[in-house]
Order: sequence, then C-alpha cells, then structure tokens
Amino acid sequence: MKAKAAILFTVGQKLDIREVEVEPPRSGEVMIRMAAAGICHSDLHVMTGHLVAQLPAILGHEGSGIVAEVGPGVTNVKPGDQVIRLWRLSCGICEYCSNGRPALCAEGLQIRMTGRLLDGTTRFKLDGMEIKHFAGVSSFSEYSVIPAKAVVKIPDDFPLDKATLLGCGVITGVGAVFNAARVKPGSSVAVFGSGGVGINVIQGAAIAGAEKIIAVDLLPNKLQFAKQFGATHTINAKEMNPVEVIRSLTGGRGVDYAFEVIGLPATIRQAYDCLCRRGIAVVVGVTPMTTEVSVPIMTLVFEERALTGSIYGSSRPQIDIPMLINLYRAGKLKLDELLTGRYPLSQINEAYEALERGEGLRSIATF
Ligand code: COD
Ligand code: ZN
Repeated sequence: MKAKAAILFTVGQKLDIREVEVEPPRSGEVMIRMAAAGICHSDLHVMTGHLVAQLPAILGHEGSGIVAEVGPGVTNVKPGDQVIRLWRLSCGICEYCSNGRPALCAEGLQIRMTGRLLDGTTRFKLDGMEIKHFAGVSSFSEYSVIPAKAVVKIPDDFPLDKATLLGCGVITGVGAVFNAARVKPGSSVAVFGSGGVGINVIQGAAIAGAEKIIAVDLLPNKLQFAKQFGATHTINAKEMNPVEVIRSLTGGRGVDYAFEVIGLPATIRQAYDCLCRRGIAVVVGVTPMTTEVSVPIMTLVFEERALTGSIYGSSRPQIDIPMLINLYRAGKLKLDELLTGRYPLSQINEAYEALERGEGLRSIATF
C-alpha cells in the first residue's frame, strides 16, 4: 500500500512529504487510515534535536482514524472502527500496567527508543530504505501500522477531528491534573505555559474545581485563551516576575499545585518556587535529556514540598479517553474551542511555523 507521509530525515531540516510503502499489519497489529493528526510541540522538539528520536522517521504522535486492516490475533478492534492512537504502548500485565501507570511500561519505551515495532522491524519503506515509526504512532502518514494494544476505540458518531486532540494534548494536560497532582476542589493552581498542552492543564483544573487558576505565558493571545479555558488570573512573564505575582495573589502563601508545561529548567524552578508548604509541582515539559534541575533542601524538607513529573498525563487511556469523551459531551471539556487550525498534510511545515510563532492553540493536519 502506498501512502503520502511527512518524514524527518535529519535534525534541523523541514519535514519532507514523500510517498512511502506501508506493509500490511503483522500479528497483533492494525493498519489505520488516518483522519487527522495533531500538531504538537514535542514533534518540533524532535525536528530541532531537543528530543532524541531514530531517523529517518515519519513524525506525529497524536492522531485518529479508521481501522483499515487487522493482523492475525487482533480482537479488540475490527475494520471500520474509529480509533484514537496512543503514543505509549503498554503490555497490560507488568508491574506498572497493573498499578495503573501504563505510560511507564517498558514495551512502550522500547518502541520509542528504537523507532521499530515490537518484532524489531518497521512497516514503512522508501525506495527499500527503512523508515522509523516515531513514538510507535507516525500519525503524519495517510496509512500507518501500530500495535493493536496502542489504539482506543471511540464511538462511531464521535467527530474524528476533535478526537485527535484527546490522544496527546488533552489527556496529557487533563491527566496531569486528575492523575498526577489529583487537584482538589477549592485549591489554588499555577500553570506555566498556556499552549496546546498547558491549556488542557488549565481546563482540567477548572473541571477539578480549583478556586484560583493562575496562567503564566509570554504571549498575550495565549493568556486570552487561558481565560477562556478557566484561568482566573493571568501573568505575562515578559512583564513581571511570575513567582512574586503568584505569591501576592495567594496572600504570600503560594499555590497548592504548580504545573510546568513548557520544558525549560528556569520555569521548572519557578513552578517549584511558587508552591505553598506541602505544595506539589508537576513537570510535564521536557528539557534536553542531560539537563538537571536543583531545588533548595530547606523548602523540600522543612516545607514538605514535592517536585514530580508526569508522562502522558499519568493516565490509563482505555479508561481516561472514554471519560474525556463523556466530559466533552456533557459540555464540560472544551474541544471545539481548542481546535484552532487545520492544514492539509502538504502544508505541515506551515503548521509548525505557525506553532513556532505562537499562533492559535492546537492545529491538526488533515488527510
Ligand atoms: N515562560 C512562560 N511561558 C513560556 C515560556 C516562558 N519562559 N517559554 C515559552 N512559553 C510558552 C509559549 O509561549 C507557549 O504558549 C507555551 O509555553 C508552549 O506551548 P506550545 O503550544 O508551543 O507547546 P505544546 O503545548 O504543544 O507542548 C508543550 C510540551 C511541554 C508538551 C512540549 O514542549 C514538551 O516539552 N514535550 C516533551 C514532553 C513530551 O514528550 N510529552 C509527551 C508528548 S506531548
Ligand atoms: Zn504531544
């Protein structure tokens, strides 16, 4: 099967749209005809070399589509089913899967680090050359093959463009609030970074019933979006020191929860510095892999503050995605307002240029 796909050949280059050969699914795999793929900053981090991936690869880790074909032994989905693709495969039986932390499963890490599916091979070829699967998803391809365990079936009448956003931005942001921090009603929250993922931390905090939600960004348009998604206060960190303003907004106390959704050591430290005693800072953003972050022992121990990370919203996608669909249908989760741009796959580099300029909230590539 031939498919148009966006390939990253070398760090620092643009994505190249090429026609690749997609092999049929093998045992335990499915082939998806993609409907839409999300434009997330994490793919941009791969293009700039900030995040490491095996290349050449078809990028994209957020996506939805329709099952086109299933390999031997697949029973959880059938051709014609609408699905969301997960960027972290999980085996379902290891210690972490059993404990409700499937994003920590070693199977998913193996695919992420090698760019190959579980049998050690890829299903994409370009003129006989092996093309890697980014995050086991490679959603920037008209067709792609993925382990059947890494899809979530969604209702037949659910719009696939909105569904796409659930697969990374929404579950990562809302999940960090619900699962990692477990934000309590009436609490105070600061969110550093109000982009495509940060805005979902903000709406997650609003759904969780936080009383004060303070959004921090450098761009006025993002802070405007933050208010629309439930922020009670906004801070432009270009104009003022966010830690000082957060302290003064909380009467000197600090916030119960702070989220870093940018990926910079300085803002991770700011998130920690604006906590109250026993406050929790959750880091969602990733800095270059060798970075270290330090915090003062005085506040860590004597104030019992916590600094932790959250990967993929610390979620259980087979439970959390249906829950997010229900929240959307109940009018509580904003997806229509989140989707601010659509680009055909041929214009995917323009979509990333718009992301770099800070336009909109979340865009999708369409097929
Ligand atoms: N202070 C305040 N805000 C800032 C600063 C700063 N110093 N610098 C940048 N920002 C704002 C930007 O203006 C922008 O609004 C926002 O931070 C970032 O938003 P986006 O839309 O560009 O990026 P997202 O939301 O698509 O992605 C954010 C991540 C943190 C997820 C991403 O950057 C990242 O670190 N990814 C790696 C982690 C990972 O792989 N996660 C899983 C897949 S997403
Ligand atoms: Zn993402």
